[in-house]
Amino acid sequence: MGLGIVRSGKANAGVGMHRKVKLRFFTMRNVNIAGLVLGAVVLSSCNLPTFWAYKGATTQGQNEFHLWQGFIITAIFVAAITYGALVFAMARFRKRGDQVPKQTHSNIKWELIYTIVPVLIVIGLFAATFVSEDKIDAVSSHPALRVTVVGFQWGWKFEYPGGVTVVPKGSTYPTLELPQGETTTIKLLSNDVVHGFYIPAFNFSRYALPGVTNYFDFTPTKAGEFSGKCSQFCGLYHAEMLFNVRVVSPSQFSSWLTSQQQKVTA
Ligand SMILES: [Cu+2]
Repeated sequence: MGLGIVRSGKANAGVGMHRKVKLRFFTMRNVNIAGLVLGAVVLSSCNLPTFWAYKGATTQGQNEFHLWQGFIITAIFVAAITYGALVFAMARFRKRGDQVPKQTHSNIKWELIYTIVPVLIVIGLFAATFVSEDKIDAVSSHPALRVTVVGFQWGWKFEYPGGVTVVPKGSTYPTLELPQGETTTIKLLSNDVVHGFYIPAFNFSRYALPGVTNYFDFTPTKAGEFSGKCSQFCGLYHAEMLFNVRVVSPSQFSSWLTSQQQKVTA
């Protein structure tokens, strides 16, 4: 009996007599079970499901992903307790006869519990969000690379040190080259209207706002090609505002940048 029901009163109580039912949630047995479940979740945290989210191909994106996992797991616990209590009450206290059940009101202990526990959950989620956002939005004072990204109607321009500029060419979308394992600070601008600089695999999107300069860091953890797009409807060819992200090793990156810089000076 999961909820540890303790009944008191005589077994042969007459019709109309009400049995006193006490719910003891905080028995040692229940505390042990809760501890085991919590321990199992913590120990298996590396193998938790993704819950339909990207794992994040940057350290910032992974932070976002872990926050998402925490929210979903909290929601699962809340749903299990809420629906469990609901189903238990429906089964345990279903109608058994025509007699009117004992009429009760207020239970200070349980009213305090179901007020304080949700407040603590909200405070916990708020604190986790605050800590994660702090890490995700942190901008390094000494990044390995600085790239300026400009959104315009309708495309993206990537500006690298040494006058290297990457822009869409005909039907080819521009590629944002980034070194793996190193921190790149992006300076995000807009030339005209509001655009959304969105890289799904990085779990990251930020507005490119006219007249506002946004800074953020990417520290890619995985080499590979990822797709990017504009996440804000910005006019007729908004759907054409696509770009690629290519994460390569630092040595590959520096040889690419050097070759591009040589083309600029040639
Ligand atoms: Cu746009």
